[in-house]
Amino acid sequence: MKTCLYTLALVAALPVLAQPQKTVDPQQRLEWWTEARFGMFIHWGIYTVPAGEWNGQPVRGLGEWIMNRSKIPVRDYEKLATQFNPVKFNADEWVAVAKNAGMKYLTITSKHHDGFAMYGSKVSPYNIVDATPFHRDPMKDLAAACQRAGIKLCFYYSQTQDWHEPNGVGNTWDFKEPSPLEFEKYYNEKVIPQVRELLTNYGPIGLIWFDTPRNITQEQSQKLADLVHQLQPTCLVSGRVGHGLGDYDSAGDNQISMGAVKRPWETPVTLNDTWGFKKDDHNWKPAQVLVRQLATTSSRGGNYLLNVGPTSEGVIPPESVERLAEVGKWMKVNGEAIYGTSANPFPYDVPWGVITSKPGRLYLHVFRWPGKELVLYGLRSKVQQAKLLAGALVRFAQKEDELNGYTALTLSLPAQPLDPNDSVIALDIAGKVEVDPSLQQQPDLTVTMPPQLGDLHKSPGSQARPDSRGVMERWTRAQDWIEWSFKVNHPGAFDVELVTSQQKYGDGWDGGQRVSIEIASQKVSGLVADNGKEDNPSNPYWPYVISKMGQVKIDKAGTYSATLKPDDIPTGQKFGLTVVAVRLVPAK
Ligand code: H79
Repeated sequence: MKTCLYTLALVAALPVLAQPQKTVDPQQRLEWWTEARFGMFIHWGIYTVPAGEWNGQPVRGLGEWIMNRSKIPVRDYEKLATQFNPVKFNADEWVAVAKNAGMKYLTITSKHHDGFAMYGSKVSPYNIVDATPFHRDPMKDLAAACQRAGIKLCFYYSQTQDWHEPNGVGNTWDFKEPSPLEFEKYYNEKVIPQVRELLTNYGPIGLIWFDTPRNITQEQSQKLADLVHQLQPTCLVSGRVGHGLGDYDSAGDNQISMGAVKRPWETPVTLNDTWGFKKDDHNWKPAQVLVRQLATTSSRGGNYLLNVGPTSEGVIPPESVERLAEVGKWMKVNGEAIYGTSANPFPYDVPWGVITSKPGRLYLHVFRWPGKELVLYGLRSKVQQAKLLAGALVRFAQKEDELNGYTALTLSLPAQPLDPNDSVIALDIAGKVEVDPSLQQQPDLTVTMPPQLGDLHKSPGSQARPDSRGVMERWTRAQDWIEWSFKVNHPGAFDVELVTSQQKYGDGWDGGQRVSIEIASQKVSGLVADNGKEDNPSNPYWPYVISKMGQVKIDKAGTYSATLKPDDIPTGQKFGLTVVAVRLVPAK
């Protein structure tokens, strides 16, 4: 009898012990997230106590980096915790701000590089419950508030840098850099158990947003990704877990990729110039920029993660709340042109705005209202209906020729835009959306040739390539060149411009290269020089620099080729030829 009971107990325990790991197809994991398209980032930590000021002096750079920028010793920085008391924190209010903006998920810093846990952690007493007068776990409130509102809760966790721990990476002022063995110890004793806590104590988590993998090993990245998927099979792992092991790619901070990106991807963006609250940062992006960045990111197949930095009292700055409310107003009318959409089916940008798509639908996001008529070339499919999402049906006509089928769509518009931020026109398409992928002159008569749509001829060993923003990087050899093919419908005289990009928040740009551009067998040559800047609306920290190269004449409509060849690149350039595009602009 005894044996029998024992066996029964064992059998009963078996399903638990030998529970097969629930596996989830990564594609399935991504479903809600690619549908969502728009999330809120929240940077919140004890760096909001100094709020960008140390010893009475403003500290340049990002608010959450103050400990590093001012080389604040751990013993002094720790004291900030005793002053952190967010008595005005209200989880439902924060979640409502996100929801009213049209955001579908919320990613909050559970531990940033400073090492301070913003949740109740048993792993280290350096956390909000044990070390601050608040003595409460705000993540519990947020988890509940998110559940109520139908918003996915996600956690940011900095896995490599930890300026509080001798064996973490990054604090070079108190400690020496840890050996691989010491770092492994930190990893096993803090990172792994804290990530375990985050995935165990707060209900279902949408994703873990790791950051700055630095020099962690492939095994360490893999261990973290596996841990997340083992504890919550549907939880996503962000692109910055390291070694390409995330479920999706992450663009650089405040960077929006140029063309459509194959893998699912996300860009994190600041509302002003910092993530963590700084009292003297008033450089708020207008709602117009936010709406257009959101639409632009969607048009390239990505998610837009927009940051707010609440104060040490727990208040999201009113300037942020106002702008998000305006984005939300736009989303209420135009959300269907964002949620669940795919990238622009054309490989190039259109001059008046951006395009998103769904099966059987195209959404034309008009940023620059063209007046009474909007023309779209290269749409091969038949349009059944055109409608402004904010208003009425739109009259349209499609031009057709025997060889190519439909070639041009002309929409008759009201004289003024319905929404100065982004007026969306939805096109119903019969069957599949088919487009002519070849580069062509646009209705404003310009031709824009970006590197990723040309053939790059590289010399052996050259590292030149378009970066994730579509800007050429490491083009420092005169032997490398690019070739394009393009169509012209409206012949004429054109100014030839070389568009390059400033780098690193506008701090870096190399000019002085001598280049030749050949268009339709006519050659213009000149020096890359700054003949004026142009805003890059999707990447405001990387303005364009225009170099005027000369003039060419194209006499008849047809397909032509263009080449860009350096004659000379001065040695020792840091950035080289940061080409964004060769552009033909109708001569005045
Ligand atoms: O959490 C936000 C940033 O704190 C984090 N990623 C986003 C989402 C981030 N970690 N590292 N970086 C961004 C790159 C940071 C570079 C800089 Fe600096 C920090 C430039 C200025 C301050 C380090 C310190 C390099 C120069 C000074």
